[in-house]
Amino acid sequence: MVLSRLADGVMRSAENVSDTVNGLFFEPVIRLGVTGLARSGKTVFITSLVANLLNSGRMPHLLAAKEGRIDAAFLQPQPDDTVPRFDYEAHLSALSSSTPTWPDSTRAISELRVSLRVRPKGLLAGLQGPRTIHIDIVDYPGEWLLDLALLDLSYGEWSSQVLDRIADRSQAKEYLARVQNTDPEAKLDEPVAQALAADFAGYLNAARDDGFYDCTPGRFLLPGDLAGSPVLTFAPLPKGGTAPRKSLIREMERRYKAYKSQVVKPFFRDHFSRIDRQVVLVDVLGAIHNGPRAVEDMRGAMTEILSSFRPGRNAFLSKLVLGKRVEKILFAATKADHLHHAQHPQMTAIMEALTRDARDKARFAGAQTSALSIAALRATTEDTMTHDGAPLNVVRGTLLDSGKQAAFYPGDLPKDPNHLLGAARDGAEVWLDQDYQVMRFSPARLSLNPGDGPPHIWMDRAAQFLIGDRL
Ligand SMILES: Nc1nc2c(ncn2[C@@H]2O[C@H](COP(=O)(O)OP(=O)(O)OP(=O)(O)O)[C@@H](O)[C@H]2O)c(=O)[nH]1
Ligand SMILES: [Mg+2]
Repeated sequence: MVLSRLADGVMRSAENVSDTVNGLFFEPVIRLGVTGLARSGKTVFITSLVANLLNSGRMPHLLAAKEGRIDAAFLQPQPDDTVPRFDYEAHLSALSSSTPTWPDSTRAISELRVSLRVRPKGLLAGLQGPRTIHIDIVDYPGEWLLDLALLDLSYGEWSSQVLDRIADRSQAKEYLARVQNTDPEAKLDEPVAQALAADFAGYLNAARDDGFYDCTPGRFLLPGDLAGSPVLTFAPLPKGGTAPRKSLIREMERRYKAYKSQVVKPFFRDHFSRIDRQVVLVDVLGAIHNGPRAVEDMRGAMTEILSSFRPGRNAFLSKLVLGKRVEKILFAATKADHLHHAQHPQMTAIMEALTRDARDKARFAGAQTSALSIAALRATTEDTMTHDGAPLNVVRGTLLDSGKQAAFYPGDLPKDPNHLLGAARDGAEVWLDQDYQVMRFSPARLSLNPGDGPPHIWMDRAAQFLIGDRL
Protein backbone atom coordinates (compact mmCIF):
# COMPACT_ATOMS: atom_id res chain seq x y z
CA MET A 1 0.00 0.00 0.00
CA VAL A 2 2.60 2.46 1.19
CA LEU A 3 4.91 1.21 -1.47
CA SER A 4 2.46 1.71 -4.27
CA ARG A 5 1.62 5.19 -3.06
CA LEU A 6 5.29 5.95 -2.98
CA ALA A 7 5.71 4.59 -6.48
CA ASP A 8 2.72 6.64 -7.57
CA GLY A 9 4.34 9.75 -6.09
CA VAL A 10 7.55 9.08 -7.93
CA MET A 11 5.69 8.61 -11.18
CA ARG A 12 3.89 11.88 -10.70
CA SER A 13 6.97 13.92 -10.01
CA ALA A 14 8.61 12.29 -13.02
CA GLU A 15 5.61 13.34 -15.10
CA ASN A 16 5.88 16.87 -13.81
CA VAL A 17 9.53 17.05 -14.74
CA SER A 18 8.83 15.92 -18.25
CA ASP A 19 6.02 18.49 -18.51
CA THR A 20 8.41 21.28 -17.57
CA VAL A 21 11.01 20.03 -19.99
CA ASN A 22 8.40 19.89 -22.74
CA GLY A 23 7.36 23.34 -21.67
CA LEU A 24 10.76 24.68 -22.61
CA PHE A 25 10.24 23.46 -26.15
CA PHE A 26 6.60 24.40 -26.23
CA GLU A 27 5.63 25.67 -29.65
CA PRO A 28 2.46 27.76 -29.66
CA VAL A 29 -0.33 26.91 -32.06
CA ILE A 30 -2.93 29.38 -33.29
CA ARG A 31 -6.03 27.79 -34.82
CA LEU A 32 -7.37 30.25 -37.35
CA GLY A 33 -10.88 29.58 -38.67
CA VAL A 34 -11.78 30.94 -42.11
CA THR A 35 -15.46 30.90 -42.94
CA GLY A 36 -18.10 32.62 -45.06
CA LEU A 37 -21.09 31.67 -47.15
CA ALA A 38 -20.64 29.93 -50.52
CA ARG A 39 -18.45 31.89 -52.99
CA SER A 40 -17.52 34.49 -50.40
CA GLY A 41 -13.82 34.04 -51.19
CA LYS A 42 -12.50 31.56 -48.59
CA THR A 43 -10.25 29.52 -50.87
CA VAL A 44 -8.66 32.55 -52.51
CA PHE A 45 -8.21 34.18 -49.09
CA ILE A 46 -6.33 31.23 -47.60
CA THR A 47 -4.23 30.72 -50.72
CA SER A 48 -3.19 34.37 -50.77
CA LEU A 49 -2.63 34.54 -47.00
CA VAL A 50 -0.32 31.54 -47.07
CA ALA A 51 1.54 32.70 -50.18
CA ASN A 52 2.00 36.14 -48.61
CA LEU A 53 3.27 34.62 -45.35
CA LEU A 54 5.73 32.40 -47.20
CA ASN A 55 6.93 35.47 -49.14
CA SER A 56 6.10 38.48 -47.03
CA GLY A 57 7.44 41.29 -49.24
CA ARG A 58 3.95 42.70 -49.71
CA MET A 59 2.95 42.58 -46.03
CA PRO A 60 4.20 45.88 -44.58
CA HIS A 61 1.30 46.14 -42.12
CA LEU A 62 2.15 42.78 -40.60
CA LEU A 63 4.59 44.16 -38.06
CA ALA A 64 6.74 41.05 -37.60
CA ALA A 65 7.30 41.03 -41.38
CA LYS A 66 8.01 44.74 -41.54
CA GLU A 67 10.50 44.46 -38.68
CA GLY A 68 12.23 41.60 -40.52
CA ARG A 69 11.68 39.20 -37.62
CA ILE A 70 10.20 36.32 -39.65
CA ASP A 71 13.28 34.18 -40.33
CA ALA A 72 11.45 31.40 -42.11
CA ALA A 73 7.95 30.34 -43.11
CA PHE A 74 7.14 26.83 -44.21
CA LEU A 75 4.28 24.37 -44.65
CA GLN A 76 4.13 21.34 -42.40
CA PRO A 77 1.85 18.32 -42.03
CA GLN A 78 -1.26 19.35 -40.12
CA PRO A 79 -2.04 17.78 -36.74
CA ASP A 80 -5.50 16.41 -37.65
CA ASP A 81 -5.12 13.19 -39.59
CA THR A 82 -8.74 12.83 -40.64
CA VAL A 83 -9.36 16.32 -42.04
CA PRO A 84 -8.59 16.82 -45.76
CA ARG A 85 -5.55 19.00 -46.36
CA PHE A 86 -6.27 22.43 -47.90
CA ASP A 87 -4.94 21.93 -51.42
CA TYR A 88 -2.71 25.00 -51.36
CA GLU A 89 -0.45 23.99 -54.22
CA ALA A 90 -3.33 23.26 -56.62
CA HIS A 91 -5.14 26.51 -55.76
CA LEU A 92 -1.96 28.57 -56.08
CA SER A 93 -1.04 26.99 -59.39
CA ALA A 94 -4.52 27.80 -60.77
CA LEU A 95 -4.02 31.43 -59.79
CA SER A 96 -0.44 31.71 -60.98
CA SER A 97 -0.45 29.77 -64.26
CA SER A 98 0.25 31.63 -67.50
CA THR A 99 -3.52 31.77 -68.12
CA PRO A 100 -4.62 32.19 -64.52
CA THR A 101 -8.00 30.87 -63.37
CA TRP A 102 -9.89 31.09 -60.08
CA PRO A 103 -9.71 27.91 -58.00
CA ASP A 104 -12.62 25.46 -58.06
CA SER A 105 -15.40 25.66 -55.52
CA THR A 106 -14.56 23.62 -52.43
CA ARG A 107 -17.40 23.78 -49.91
CA ALA A 108 -16.12 21.31 -47.34
CA ILE A 109 -13.76 21.48 -44.41
CA SER A 110 -9.99 21.44 -44.96
CA GLU A 111 -6.90 22.39 -43.03
CA LEU A 112 -3.32 23.56 -43.54
CA ARG A 113 -0.45 24.20 -41.12
CA VAL A 114 1.92 27.11 -41.77
CA SER A 115 4.82 27.44 -39.36
CA LEU A 116 6.75 30.65 -38.82
CA ARG A 117 10.17 31.00 -37.21
CA VAL A 118 10.04 34.39 -35.57
CA ARG A 119 12.67 36.35 -33.65
CA PRO A 120 11.33 38.01 -30.49
CA LYS A 121 11.16 41.77 -30.34
CA GLY A 122 12.22 44.35 -27.75
CA LEU A 123 14.16 43.36 -24.64
CA LEU A 124 13.92 39.65 -25.32
CA ALA A 125 15.54 40.00 -28.71
CA GLY A 126 19.09 39.60 -27.42
CA LEU A 127 18.25 36.88 -24.90
CA GLN A 128 16.09 34.42 -26.80
CA GLY A 129 16.57 32.66 -30.08
CA PRO A 130 13.82 32.47 -32.69
CA ARG A 131 10.59 30.66 -31.72
CA THR A 132 8.40 28.52 -33.95
CA ILE A 133 4.71 29.37 -34.09
CA HIS A 134 2.27 27.11 -35.88
CA ILE A 135 -0.81 28.51 -37.56
CA ASP A 136 -3.44 25.89 -38.30
CA ILE A 137 -5.79 27.37 -40.86
CA VAL A 138 -9.20 25.70 -41.00
CA ASP A 139 -11.49 26.42 -43.98
CA TYR A 140 -15.14 25.54 -43.36
CA PRO A 141 -18.48 26.58 -44.92
CA GLY A 142 -20.43 29.29 -43.09
CA GLU A 143 -23.59 27.33 -43.87
CA TRP A 144 -22.49 24.76 -41.28
CA LEU A 145 -22.72 27.42 -38.57
CA LEU A 146 -26.32 28.10 -39.54
CA ASP A 147 -27.09 24.53 -38.50
CA LEU A 148 -26.45 25.48 -34.87
CA ALA A 149 -29.98 26.89 -34.72
CA LEU A 150 -31.36 23.43 -35.47
CA LEU A 151 -30.09 22.14 -32.13
CA ASP A 152 -32.70 24.22 -30.33
CA LEU A 153 -35.58 23.15 -32.56
CA SER A 154 -37.64 19.98 -32.43
CA TYR A 155 -38.55 18.40 -35.75
CA GLY A 156 -42.08 19.81 -35.44
CA GLU A 157 -40.84 23.34 -34.75
CA TRP A 158 -38.27 23.20 -37.52
CA SER A 159 -40.81 21.87 -40.03
CA SER A 160 -43.36 24.56 -39.33
CA GLN A 161 -40.73 27.34 -39.48
CA VAL A 162 -39.37 26.10 -42.80
CA LEU A 163 -42.79 25.51 -44.36
CA ASP A 164 -43.87 29.02 -43.33
CA ARG A 165 -40.72 30.60 -44.72
CA ILE A 166 -40.86 28.87 -48.09
CA ALA A 167 -44.62 29.07 -48.66
CA ASP A 168 -44.30 31.92 -51.20
CA ARG A 169 -40.96 31.02 -52.74
CA SER A 170 -41.08 30.03 -56.37
CA GLN A 171 -38.06 27.75 -55.89
CA ALA A 172 -40.11 25.61 -53.46
CA LYS A 173 -43.12 25.01 -55.74
CA GLU A 174 -42.25 21.45 -56.61
CA TYR A 175 -41.40 20.48 -53.07
CA LEU A 176 -44.59 22.00 -51.67
CA ALA A 177 -46.67 20.23 -54.31
CA ARG A 178 -45.12 16.93 -53.30
CA VAL A 179 -45.86 17.63 -49.64
CA GLN A 180 -49.50 18.32 -50.59
CA ASN A 181 -49.72 14.87 -52.13
CA THR A 182 -48.05 13.06 -49.26
CA ASP A 183 -49.71 11.62 -46.19
CA PRO A 184 -47.20 12.13 -43.37
CA GLU A 185 -48.94 9.53 -41.23
CA ALA A 186 -48.83 6.78 -43.85
CA LYS A 187 -46.49 3.87 -43.25
CA LEU A 188 -42.91 4.72 -44.19
CA ASP A 189 -42.16 3.96 -47.82
CA GLU A 190 -38.48 4.60 -48.54
CA PRO A 191 -38.91 5.85 -52.14
CA VAL A 192 -41.41 8.44 -50.86
CA ALA A 193 -38.92 9.65 -48.23
CA GLN A 194 -36.18 9.81 -50.85
CA ALA A 195 -38.32 11.77 -53.30
CA LEU A 196 -39.23 14.29 -50.60
CA ALA A 197 -35.60 14.70 -49.55
CA ALA A 198 -34.49 15.06 -53.17
CA ASP A 199 -37.08 17.76 -53.90
CA PHE A 200 -36.25 19.56 -50.68
CA ALA A 201 -32.53 19.52 -51.54
CA GLY A 202 -33.48 20.76 -55.02
CA TYR A 203 -35.32 23.66 -53.43
CA LEU A 204 -32.34 24.50 -51.16
CA ASN A 205 -29.94 24.55 -54.08
CA ALA A 206 -32.24 26.70 -56.24
CA ALA A 207 -32.81 29.12 -53.35
CA ARG A 208 -29.08 29.39 -52.69
CA ASP A 209 -28.40 30.07 -56.36
CA ASP A 210 -31.05 32.80 -56.35
CA GLY A 211 -29.34 34.59 -53.48
CA PHE A 212 -31.16 33.25 -50.40
CA TYR A 213 -28.84 32.60 -47.49
CA ASP A 214 -31.14 30.76 -45.09
CA CYS A 215 -30.48 27.40 -46.71
CA THR A 216 -30.28 24.82 -43.94
CA PRO A 217 -29.65 22.00 -43.17
CA GLY A 218 -26.23 23.02 -44.49
CA ARG A 219 -25.09 19.53 -45.44
CA PHE A 220 -27.94 19.15 -47.96
CA LEU A 221 -26.04 21.59 -50.18
CA LEU A 222 -22.86 19.59 -50.06
CA PRO A 223 -23.54 16.04 -49.00
CA GLY A 224 -20.06 14.68 -49.77
CA ASP A 225 -19.77 11.10 -48.52
CA LEU A 226 -23.06 11.38 -46.63
CA ALA A 227 -25.02 11.52 -49.92
CA GLY A 228 -27.93 9.08 -49.90
CA SER A 229 -27.53 8.19 -46.24
CA PRO A 230 -30.54 8.37 -43.88
CA VAL A 231 -29.15 11.43 -42.05
CA LEU A 232 -29.64 13.38 -45.29
CA THR A 233 -32.90 11.71 -46.32
CA PHE A 234 -35.43 13.78 -44.46
CA ALA A 235 -37.52 16.88 -45.12
CA PRO A 236 -39.99 19.13 -43.30
CA LEU A 237 -43.59 17.85 -43.12
CA PRO A 238 -46.70 19.47 -41.64
CA LYS A 239 -47.80 18.06 -38.33
CA GLY A 240 -51.13 16.29 -38.16
CA GLY A 241 -52.45 14.39 -35.15
CA THR A 242 -50.39 11.83 -33.24
CA ALA A 243 -48.41 9.97 -35.81
CA PRO A 244 -48.44 6.18 -35.59
CA ARG A 245 -45.19 4.28 -35.07
CA LYS A 246 -43.36 3.40 -38.30
CA SER A 247 -45.07 6.29 -40.08
CA LEU A 248 -43.24 8.51 -42.58
CA ILE A 249 -43.28 11.53 -40.28
CA ARG A 250 -41.93 9.58 -37.30
CA GLU A 251 -39.02 8.33 -39.37
CA MET A 252 -38.39 11.86 -40.70
CA GLU A 253 -38.25 13.05 -37.11
CA ARG A 254 -35.81 10.31 -36.18
CA ARG A 255 -33.50 11.19 -39.09
CA TYR A 256 -33.67 14.88 -38.27
CA LYS A 257 -32.48 14.04 -34.75
CA ALA A 258 -29.74 11.83 -36.19
CA TYR A 259 -28.60 14.71 -38.42
CA LYS A 260 -28.25 16.91 -35.36
CA SER A 261 -26.42 14.37 -33.23
CA GLN A 262 -24.27 12.80 -35.94
CA VAL A 263 -23.55 15.68 -38.30
CA VAL A 264 -24.08 19.01 -36.54
CA LYS A 265 -22.75 18.23 -33.07
CA PRO A 266 -19.55 16.49 -34.23
CA PHE A 267 -18.64 19.51 -36.38
CA PHE A 268 -19.01 21.89 -33.43
CA ARG A 269 -17.23 19.49 -31.09
CA ASP A 270 -14.29 18.50 -33.31
CA HIS A 271 -13.68 21.71 -35.22
CA PHE A 272 -15.55 24.79 -34.18
CA SER A 273 -14.86 24.55 -30.44
CA ARG A 274 -11.08 24.50 -30.99
CA ILE A 275 -10.82 27.76 -32.96
CA ASP A 276 -8.81 30.62 -31.39
CA ARG A 277 -9.17 33.31 -34.05
CA GLN A 278 -11.77 33.64 -36.76
CA VAL A 279 -12.21 35.51 -40.00
CA VAL A 280 -15.71 35.75 -41.49
CA LEU A 281 -15.67 36.64 -45.19
CA VAL A 282 -18.63 38.41 -46.76
CA ASP A 283 -19.25 39.17 -50.43
CA VAL A 284 -20.91 42.50 -49.66
CA LEU A 285 -20.86 43.80 -53.23
CA GLY A 286 -22.39 40.58 -54.53
CA ALA A 287 -25.31 40.91 -52.11
CA ILE A 288 -25.81 44.60 -52.94
CA HIS A 289 -25.87 43.71 -56.62
CA ASN A 290 -28.55 41.07 -55.94
CA GLY A 291 -30.80 43.75 -54.43
CA PRO A 292 -32.32 44.79 -51.10
CA ARG A 293 -33.90 41.42 -50.36
CA ALA A 294 -30.54 39.68 -50.67
CA VAL A 295 -28.90 42.25 -48.39
CA GLU A 296 -31.56 41.84 -45.72
CA ASP A 297 -31.39 38.09 -46.04
CA MET A 298 -27.60 38.20 -45.68
CA ARG A 299 -27.87 40.40 -42.61
CA GLY A 300 -30.10 37.76 -41.05
CA ALA A 301 -27.67 34.98 -41.97
CA MET A 302 -24.69 36.94 -40.56
CA THR A 303 -26.50 37.52 -37.27
CA GLU A 304 -27.29 33.83 -37.13
CA ILE A 305 -23.72 32.80 -38.01
CA LEU A 306 -22.19 35.15 -35.50
CA SER A 307 -24.43 34.00 -32.71
CA SER A 308 -22.34 30.81 -32.74
CA PHE A 309 -19.54 32.90 -31.29
CA ARG A 310 -21.63 33.68 -28.25
CA PRO A 311 -21.45 30.40 -26.38
CA GLY A 312 -24.10 31.35 -23.80
CA ARG A 313 -26.67 31.25 -26.58
CA ASN A 314 -26.79 27.49 -26.75
CA ALA A 315 -26.57 24.97 -23.91
CA PHE A 316 -24.76 22.35 -25.98
CA LEU A 317 -22.19 24.86 -27.17
CA SER A 318 -21.56 26.36 -23.72
CA LYS A 319 -20.82 22.93 -22.33
CA LEU A 320 -18.55 22.17 -25.22
CA VAL A 321 -16.35 25.24 -25.06
CA LEU A 322 -16.35 25.50 -21.24
CA GLY A 323 -15.41 29.14 -21.13
CA LYS A 324 -12.85 28.92 -23.94
CA ARG A 325 -13.47 31.86 -26.25
CA VAL A 326 -12.67 32.82 -29.76
CA GLU A 327 -10.30 35.69 -28.98
CA LYS A 328 -10.62 37.72 -32.16
CA ILE A 329 -13.12 37.89 -34.99
CA LEU A 330 -12.43 39.77 -38.20
CA PHE A 331 -15.31 40.62 -40.55
CA ALA A 332 -13.87 41.10 -43.98
CA ALA A 333 -15.74 42.39 -47.03
CA THR A 334 -14.03 40.52 -49.87
CA LYS A 335 -13.28 41.36 -53.53
CA ALA A 336 -12.63 45.04 -52.71
CA ASP A 337 -10.62 45.28 -55.94
CA HIS A 338 -14.00 45.75 -57.69
CA LEU A 339 -14.02 49.25 -56.20
CA HIS A 340 -11.63 52.16 -56.47
CA HIS A 341 -9.99 52.67 -53.08
CA ALA A 342 -11.87 55.96 -52.69
CA GLN A 343 -14.97 53.82 -52.03
CA HIS A 344 -13.38 51.34 -49.60
CA PRO A 345 -14.43 53.28 -46.47
CA GLN A 346 -18.06 53.08 -47.61
CA MET A 347 -17.72 49.35 -48.20
CA THR A 348 -16.23 48.84 -44.73
CA ALA A 349 -19.02 50.94 -43.20
CA ILE A 350 -21.63 48.73 -44.85
CA MET A 351 -19.80 45.65 -43.56
CA GLU A 352 -19.74 47.14 -40.08
CA ALA A 353 -23.41 48.01 -40.17
CA LEU A 354 -24.35 44.58 -41.55
CA THR A 355 -22.74 42.88 -38.58
CA ARG A 356 -23.36 45.53 -35.94
CA ASP A 357 -25.84 43.61 -33.75
CA ALA A 358 -23.79 40.49 -33.85
CA ARG A 359 -20.53 42.35 -33.22
CA ASP A 360 -21.88 44.14 -30.20
CA LYS A 361 -22.80 40.78 -28.75
CA ALA A 362 -19.46 39.17 -29.58
CA ARG A 363 -17.67 42.06 -27.93
CA PHE A 364 -19.80 41.50 -24.92
CA ALA A 365 -18.67 37.88 -24.88
CA GLY A 366 -15.04 38.97 -24.71
CA ALA A 367 -13.93 38.63 -28.33
CA GLN A 368 -12.14 41.52 -30.00
CA THR A 369 -13.75 42.33 -33.34
CA SER A 370 -12.80 44.41 -36.36
CA ALA A 371 -14.13 45.07 -39.88
CA LEU A 372 -12.06 45.55 -43.03
CA SER A 373 -12.44 45.64 -46.82
CA ILE A 374 -9.94 43.34 -48.51
CA ALA A 375 -9.07 41.73 -51.80
CA ALA A 376 -7.20 38.46 -51.35
CA LEU A 377 -6.03 38.62 -54.94
CA ARG A 378 -6.07 41.93 -56.70
CA ALA A 379 -7.42 41.42 -60.22
CA THR A 380 -7.73 45.09 -61.23
CA THR A 381 -5.82 48.36 -61.44
CA GLU A 382 -7.23 51.81 -60.66
CA ASP A 383 -7.85 54.65 -63.08
CA THR A 384 -9.68 57.97 -63.21
CA MET A 385 -11.72 58.75 -66.32
CA THR A 386 -13.82 61.72 -67.35
CA HIS A 387 -17.53 61.04 -67.49
CA ASP A 388 -20.03 63.81 -68.38
CA GLY A 389 -17.25 66.31 -67.77
CA ALA A 390 -16.52 65.08 -64.24
CA PRO A 391 -13.78 62.75 -62.99
CA LEU A 392 -14.93 59.17 -62.35
CA ASN A 393 -12.86 56.66 -60.35
CA VAL A 394 -12.90 53.26 -62.04
CA VAL A 395 -11.06 49.94 -61.92
CA ARG A 396 -9.67 48.15 -64.97
CA GLY A 397 -9.34 44.43 -65.50
CA THR A 398 -9.95 41.49 -67.82
CA LEU A 399 -13.58 40.36 -67.85
CA LEU A 400 -14.00 36.71 -66.99
CA ASP A 401 -16.75 36.06 -69.54
CA SER A 402 -15.37 37.76 -72.63
CA GLY A 403 -11.64 37.98 -71.92
CA LYS A 404 -11.88 41.67 -72.89
CA GLN A 405 -10.20 44.53 -71.04
CA ALA A 406 -12.73 46.85 -69.45
CA ALA A 407 -12.99 49.87 -67.21
CA PHE A 408 -15.65 49.37 -64.58
CA TYR A 409 -17.63 51.56 -62.23
CA PRO A 410 -19.89 49.56 -59.92
CA GLY A 411 -22.03 52.46 -58.64
CA ASP A 412 -21.78 54.97 -55.87
CA LEU A 413 -21.98 53.39 -52.42
CA PRO A 414 -23.70 55.75 -49.96
CA LYS A 415 -21.67 57.43 -47.22
CA ASP A 416 -24.29 56.40 -44.70
CA PRO A 417 -24.71 52.60 -44.84
CA ASN A 418 -28.21 52.90 -43.40
CA HIS A 419 -29.42 54.23 -46.76
CA LEU A 420 -28.89 50.74 -48.11
CA LEU A 421 -29.59 48.65 -45.05
CA GLY A 422 -32.68 50.66 -44.08
CA ALA A 423 -34.24 50.15 -47.52
CA ALA A 424 -33.38 46.45 -47.30
CA ARG A 425 -34.93 46.16 -43.85
CA ASP A 426 -38.09 47.93 -44.98
CA GLY A 427 -38.57 45.34 -47.68
CA ALA A 428 -37.79 47.48 -50.77
CA GLU A 429 -37.85 45.52 -54.02
CA VAL A 430 -35.15 47.52 -55.81
CA TRP A 431 -32.59 50.16 -54.84
CA LEU A 432 -34.10 53.58 -55.36
CA ASP A 433 -31.27 55.90 -56.34
CA GLN A 434 -28.71 53.55 -57.81
CA ASP A 435 -28.14 50.44 -59.79
CA TYR A 436 -25.19 48.42 -58.52
CA GLN A 437 -23.21 46.33 -60.95
CA VAL A 438 -20.83 43.49 -60.40
CA MET A 439 -18.41 42.20 -63.01
CA ARG A 440 -16.36 39.10 -62.63
CA PHE A 441 -12.73 39.69 -63.49
CA SER A 442 -10.16 37.06 -64.37
CA PRO A 443 -7.18 36.89 -62.08
CA ALA A 444 -4.36 38.96 -63.57
CA ARG A 445 -1.21 37.25 -64.77
CA LEU A 446 1.37 37.30 -61.98
CA SER A 447 4.98 38.31 -62.41
CA LEU A 448 6.39 38.39 -58.93
CA ASN A 449 9.68 39.76 -57.69
CA PRO A 450 11.62 37.39 -55.41
CA GLY A 451 10.30 37.66 -51.86
CA ASP A 452 6.90 39.00 -52.93
CA GLY A 453 3.58 37.18 -52.59
CA PRO A 454 0.57 37.78 -54.87
CA PRO A 455 -0.86 41.34 -54.99
CA HIS A 456 -3.72 42.00 -52.58
CA ILE A 457 -5.54 44.75 -50.72
CA TRP A 458 -5.13 44.86 -46.93
CA MET A 459 -4.30 41.19 -46.42
CA ASP A 460 -1.43 42.42 -44.26
CA ARG A 461 -3.84 44.33 -42.04
CA ALA A 462 -6.04 41.27 -41.81
CA ALA A 463 -3.03 39.14 -40.81
CA GLN A 464 -1.84 41.71 -38.27
CA PHE A 465 -5.24 41.72 -36.61
CA LEU A 466 -5.60 37.95 -36.64
CA ILE A 467 -2.12 36.75 -35.66
CA GLY A 468 0.18 39.78 -35.38
CA ASP A 469 -0.02 40.01 -31.58
CA ARG A 470 1.34 36.46 -31.23
CA LEU A 471 4.39 36.92 -33.47
N1 LIG B 1 -11.74 40.22 -58.08
C1 LIG B 1 -11.65 39.33 -57.09
N2 LIG B 1 -12.44 38.25 -57.12
C2 LIG B 1 -12.33 37.36 -56.11
C3 LIG B 1 -11.43 37.53 -55.02
N3 LIG B 1 -11.57 36.48 -54.19
C4 LIG B 1 -12.54 35.69 -54.71
N4 LIG B 1 -12.99 36.20 -55.89
C5 LIG B 1 -14.07 35.68 -56.75
O1 LIG B 1 -14.97 34.93 -55.95
C6 LIG B 1 -15.04 33.58 -56.40
C7 LIG B 1 -15.15 32.65 -55.21
O2 LIG B 1 -13.94 32.62 -54.49
P1 LIG B 1 -13.52 31.35 -53.62
O3 LIG B 1 -12.30 31.70 -52.87
O4 LIG B 1 -13.51 30.12 -54.45
O5 LIG B 1 -14.77 31.32 -52.64
P2 LIG B 1 -15.14 30.19 -51.57
O6 LIG B 1 -15.76 30.90 -50.43
O7 LIG B 1 -13.98 29.30 -51.30
O8 LIG B 1 -16.26 29.42 -52.41
P3 LIG B 1 -16.82 27.95 -52.16
O9 LIG B 1 -15.64 27.04 -52.01
O10 LIG B 1 -17.64 27.68 -53.37
O11 LIG B 1 -17.66 28.08 -50.92
C8 LIG B 1 -13.76 33.38 -57.21
O12 LIG B 1 -13.96 32.38 -58.18
C9 LIG B 1 -13.56 34.75 -57.83
O13 LIG B 1 -14.36 34.92 -58.95
C10 LIG B 1 -10.60 38.71 -55.03
O14 LIG B 1 -9.79 38.97 -54.11
N5 LIG B 1 -10.76 39.56 -56.08
MG1 LIG C 1 -13.74 27.32 -51.33
